[in-house]
Amino acid sequence: MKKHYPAIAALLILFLFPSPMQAQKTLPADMEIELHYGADRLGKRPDQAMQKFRENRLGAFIHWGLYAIPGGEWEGKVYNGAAEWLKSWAKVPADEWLQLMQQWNPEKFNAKRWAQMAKEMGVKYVKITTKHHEGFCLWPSQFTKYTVANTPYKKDILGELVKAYNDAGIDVHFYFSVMDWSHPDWRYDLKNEEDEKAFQRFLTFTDNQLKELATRYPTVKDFWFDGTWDASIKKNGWWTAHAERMLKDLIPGVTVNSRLRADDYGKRHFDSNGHLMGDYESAYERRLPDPVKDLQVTKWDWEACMTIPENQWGYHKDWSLSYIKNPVEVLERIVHAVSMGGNMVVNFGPRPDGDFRAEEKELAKVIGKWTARNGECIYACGYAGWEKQDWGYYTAKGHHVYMVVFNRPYSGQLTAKTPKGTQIIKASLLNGENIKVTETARNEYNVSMPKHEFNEPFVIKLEIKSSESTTNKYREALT
Ligand code: H76
Repeated sequence: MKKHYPAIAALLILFLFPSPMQAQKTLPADMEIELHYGADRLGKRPDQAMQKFRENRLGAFIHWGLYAIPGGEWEGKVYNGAAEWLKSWAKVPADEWLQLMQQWNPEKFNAKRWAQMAKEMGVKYVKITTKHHEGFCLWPSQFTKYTVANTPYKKDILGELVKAYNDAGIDVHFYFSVMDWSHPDWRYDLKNEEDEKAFQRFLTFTDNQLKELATRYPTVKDFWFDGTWDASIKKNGWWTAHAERMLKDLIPGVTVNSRLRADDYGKRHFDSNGHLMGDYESAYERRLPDPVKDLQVTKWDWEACMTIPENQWGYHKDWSLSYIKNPVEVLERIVHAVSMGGNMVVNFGPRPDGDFRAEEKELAKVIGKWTARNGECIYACGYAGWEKQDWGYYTAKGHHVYMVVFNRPYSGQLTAKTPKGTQIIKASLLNGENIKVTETARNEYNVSMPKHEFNEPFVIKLEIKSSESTTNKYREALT
């Protein structure tokens, strides 16, 4: 048995000294416990590859696997749970599920067209499901028979996508589910020696697949792990640290999400000392960080991901079963994420024939039209540190702060409050048109609404200046 006393002591300390403003509690340095598989770095990674990851800001997710074929329906019954989990909802045995491989023949698949669509949408990277929980591989893996190579289609889908996206200047990230329903050695928990042995074999198999992916597709920029929440993984925190290291040794600069990681005590994402493991926090799935509780998000990198319906990642044939977000709602989440210093990834679930559903094509097009005109407030932008206002979101880059307006005020005036020592010296639309700014109080401004009506969210670009010089024009209230 491992000793858990240090972890218990740490928990007690956290209990005795709660700090409600912080999502993650860190201990004073001299109270930290020793970990072999905890965070290997504090704070953000400063290197160029991480910088690129961060500056990309907007990505697309692709969930594509055998689950696209039934599209949420099994033996005449339509399940409204996530389509890529259908095997689980309908309790389909693995061998029966994997028979779907015989129907995998996406005749309309055209990697170049997919890359064109991503480019037009304005995404700078695409995260592709190399293997989801079902175990079916989009590349011809040597380590399992459940791959594209053994389908009527035969061809290496992943290889074609990597090339097409890269040719279009788009980074490719690999989604990889560690949990694998097709593998006899996968375990949810380890209850006896037999389980332990099977699971060690499973981890070796997983290492082999990861090495295979890293060597076959060396331009991959990121591994995004999923299916890592079970007790079996938590009891093998060493392996998660090892997998991260192994990939980083194989691909210089590669980034890895926090979801992979568990420490010596099975603590996930953040280690027992409260430090983020991996390169960026990846728990923001179908939600954004709480701007108050998770205020520390500006201290580490993070990436959120979202679905267009409520919770469908893989192709589901009936989208009428849940609410479908409109393009402005999607845009708002993208800008909101950037305004809090994070990335946003919008999910697509291609059809079994290799084409995208009409709603997704339309959404990509609308977002693309907007990013083509307004992308300046997204790419390479981050948290401005200004008090949020009701009209929308601030993003910042260098000496510029962008006001991204989602709600029009009846007053015709947009309020802006600057931090102490910061002045607004100029405001304009992205097309250069000047916008009137009036100082209304100390560090408070009215930014006038543009003269012509916009029928979509619009951006006002502010030029700012740091100045400590104070005017005696305003008096503080005596209270
Ligand atoms: C639960 C779960 C998985 N994580 C999301 C990113 C989807 O892949 C979903 O199936």
